Amino acid sequence: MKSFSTKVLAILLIVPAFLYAAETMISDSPAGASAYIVSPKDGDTVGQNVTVIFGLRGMGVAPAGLNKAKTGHHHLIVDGNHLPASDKPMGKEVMHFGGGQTEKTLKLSKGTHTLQLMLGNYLHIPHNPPVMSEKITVTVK
Ligand SMILES: [Cu+2]
Repeated sequence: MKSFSTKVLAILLIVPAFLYAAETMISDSPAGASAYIVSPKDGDTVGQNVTVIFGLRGMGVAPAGLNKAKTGHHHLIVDGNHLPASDKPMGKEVMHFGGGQTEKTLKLSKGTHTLQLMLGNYLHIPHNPPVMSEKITVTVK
């Protein structure tokens, strides 16, 4: 009987701890926080080397790995067809700026491209609610 109750106790302790850990991997974003692309502007015609400047309102930029409230690091989605999953770390479908960078010079092919920012927390997971920019379209000549 002792080993049974020990197992039950272990499960009672471990399961909530696990659920708690999963829940806290997602960081809350403050009301009104938003990301935006400072440059280029939606509809701009740009050269093949285009510097994308990232903007963030209501939160701060922190490097990946640093768990600090109301912060995150930028992710850039180039020509994305869908948004990253909201409950797990973003992968190679986005460009990560885990050093806390706020701009990136891209070399794009000629034609139209879309750009969108998505903030991620210290584990690269989108915030709740997600902090992202409008998706803009640029024409590369
Ligand atoms: Cu990341």
